[in-house]
Amino acid sequence: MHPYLLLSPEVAAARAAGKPIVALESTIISHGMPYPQNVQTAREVEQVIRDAGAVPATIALIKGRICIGLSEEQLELLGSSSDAIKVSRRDLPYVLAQKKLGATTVAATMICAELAGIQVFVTGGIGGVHRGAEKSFDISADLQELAHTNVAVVCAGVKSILDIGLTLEYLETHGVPVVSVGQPGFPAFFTRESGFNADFQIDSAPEQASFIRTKWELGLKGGVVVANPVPEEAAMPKMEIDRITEQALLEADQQGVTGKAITPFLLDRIKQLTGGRSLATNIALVKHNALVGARLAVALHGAPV
Ligand code: PSU
Ligand code: MN
Repeated sequence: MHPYLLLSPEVAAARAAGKPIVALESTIISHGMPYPQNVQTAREVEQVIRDAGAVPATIALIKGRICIGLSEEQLELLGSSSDAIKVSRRDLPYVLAQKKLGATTVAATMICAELAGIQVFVTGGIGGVHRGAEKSFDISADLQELAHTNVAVVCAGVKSILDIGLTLEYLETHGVPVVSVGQPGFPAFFTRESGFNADFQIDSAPEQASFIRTKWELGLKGGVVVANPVPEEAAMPKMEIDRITEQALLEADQQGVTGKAITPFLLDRIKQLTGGRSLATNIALVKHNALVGARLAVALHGAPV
């Protein structure tokens, strides 16, 4: 076992018993949702995974260790503390060496999951190519991580705060397959359609598992995006979310928000501008992703189809 890893008792027992494990990120808790709904949601998402026959492992950096699976107290600390640092690939050594409190992004969670031998990771939305990236060069490190690190990431697509078309182009260039679940369209987080199709629609967990296993058996390194649309009844009206997204982007530009601060800024403004309704959508889609991810982890664990 890697010396930086610290497994919770639940995750350690699951490992010893050879049970399927699903990784969960923590930036969504610290920077993606307000307290106390963030902690409540994190607990409920973990329970969805348990109910589906897998074991949840929420990942965060605490006191110089990569914690795989968090206690109630650790979840509470992460959700309520204002000084949790958003940690992507480049921030990992700093936060661990300085023994600071770190919330892992998709990129950092993938790195930690791979170190812990976890193949499936569930989140809400992944980072991507920002609008105007041809000038700002702002492309999330999540995409490079998907290119290199062998973890399947279940998400509800990417938000339209990003340039979705360019994000898909980038993934194609780096050989990252984008699989959709239940529909051909690649979802746009708050809404079920982005106007772009995924590369492959694969609906059942055993077939998704067989696809992913085949990729890795071929020695093709890197992740797979499993894009699962928000349930119909929880989706937001497209016109409303488009208008609000434009406003949030304009404000970010006017206020000169850049770098790692931009994604949390936009998420927070969208939440405020929808009067909190986007939060309900966010919670519903993460839970739905947890179910799909748990089934995938169970299938990957079982006999090949
Ligand atoms: N997109 C969302 N919700 C999120 C994030 C992105 O819809 O919570 C978070 C994730 O942790 C993701 C990170 O990995 O933001 C990407 O940040 P950046 O764009 O700075 O790489
Ligand atoms: Mn960025």
